[in-house]
Amino acid sequence: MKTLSRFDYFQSEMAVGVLPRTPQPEFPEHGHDFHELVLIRSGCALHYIDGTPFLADKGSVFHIGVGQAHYFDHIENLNLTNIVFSPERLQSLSLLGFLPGNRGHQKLRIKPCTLSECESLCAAISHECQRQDACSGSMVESLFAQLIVRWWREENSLLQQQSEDKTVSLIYFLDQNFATEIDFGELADRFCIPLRTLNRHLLNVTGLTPNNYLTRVRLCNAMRMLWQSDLPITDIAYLCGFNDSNYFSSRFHREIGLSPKQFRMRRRVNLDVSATFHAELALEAR
Ligand code: RM4
Ligand code: NI
Repeated sequence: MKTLSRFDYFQSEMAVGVLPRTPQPEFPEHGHDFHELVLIRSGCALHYIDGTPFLADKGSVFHIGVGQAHYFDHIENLNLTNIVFSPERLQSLSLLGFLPGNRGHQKLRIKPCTLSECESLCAAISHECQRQDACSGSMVESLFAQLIVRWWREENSLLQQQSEDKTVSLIYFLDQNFATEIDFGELADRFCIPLRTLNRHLLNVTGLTPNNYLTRVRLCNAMRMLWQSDLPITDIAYLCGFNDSNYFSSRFHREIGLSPKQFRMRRRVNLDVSATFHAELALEAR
């Protein structure tokens, strides 16, 4: 697997860089010798981080640390911005503990209004990187700090359930409760949102209709279980909220291009190959 180097992606001497991907093309699995924050602006894909799939939809933010591997699969009109940084080049490290991903959540979700604020901050960082005068480095760092604080505040207010934005709380609820039967009408009542507003807001926040969002969350979790456990496929279908395992298999096949069984076998084979490959490398390194 390739490790990307800061020399190929950063303006010289800068601690932070902004790399828009409009769209994000297919790109093989890789790591970096820098950190990468991925801000999904629109579209959708499966984002594999260290082999585990996450749904990458509008408003998701991921943090890929040094030594982690990632790539996108099943890309659908994916537009994102990578904010890359090298901690050793930052003048102040005090905000790094507030980065998304530091508290065990691999994925942060931000609201559309925060997303547009972040886009402006990214544009301002890019602009400063081009400018390259005596103060640009400090400006870039202070804009980067604002980005981190925005994300942290959003994560915090959602965790403490103080959020005004009921739709985002409802999305977190779906992420946790995908295994149960979901009736969007009931859920709308429970979160005190009119159903039509819920449909509109969910589409606005994630770029997906409620049913599509829920199905993708279920499939993502099914992929993890197929890969990480030996549970029978019918059990996995049930544990992921599909009450008909034939429907599960055909939907899985339609979205992922492989049957659940083929997916499980394919992962096993890939893992074996990469395990042998790494073992060989380790031997060679001795
Ligand atoms: C690629 C892709 C990768 C990123 C590099 C810099 O297009 O977005 O994730 O690490 O750019
Ligand atoms: Ni990357």
